[in-house]
Amino acid sequence: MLKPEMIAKLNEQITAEMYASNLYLQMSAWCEEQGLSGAAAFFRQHVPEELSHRDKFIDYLIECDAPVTVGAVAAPPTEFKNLVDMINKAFEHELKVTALINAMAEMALDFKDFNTFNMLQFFIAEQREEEVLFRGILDQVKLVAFKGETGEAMYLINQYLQRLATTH
Ligand code: OFO
Repeated sequence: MLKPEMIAKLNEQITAEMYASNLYLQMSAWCEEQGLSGAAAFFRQHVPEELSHRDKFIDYLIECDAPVTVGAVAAPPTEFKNLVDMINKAFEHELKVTALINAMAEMALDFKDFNTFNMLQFFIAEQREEEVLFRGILDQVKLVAFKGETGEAMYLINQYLQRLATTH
């Protein structure tokens, strides 16, 4: 039996994953508006991935015979200063998700809830991957940063994200 506090956190995470999905959808749409189709493809690819995370939490609650509550999802930001600002925000968002997952893992351990702790291992590994991915993108961005927010710099970053979208 899952503890009520654990059920509440798992349900909150369903909303958090839907927010992440909407955030990347909005980011992708913003990139399209700027003509950054490579970056748009990269962010669009993250949309179903976040929904698959949502589903993992839902499926786990169902398996545990615990109630599923789909909460309201806040609207993501629609304005970004530029592509670099947007990538920074995506990275910061992933760090927030990591903190949420770690807090859940800590709670699971406190409750000696080893099943939930075990289920969360997927997300602990996933968050490490996401952080490595976004940190890698930011490193590439820094390489072209000397060009400033010029069309050339954006072009290079866009191409880099296009390659990631097709190989990831
Ligand atoms: Fe981006 O990993 Fe889920 O939230």
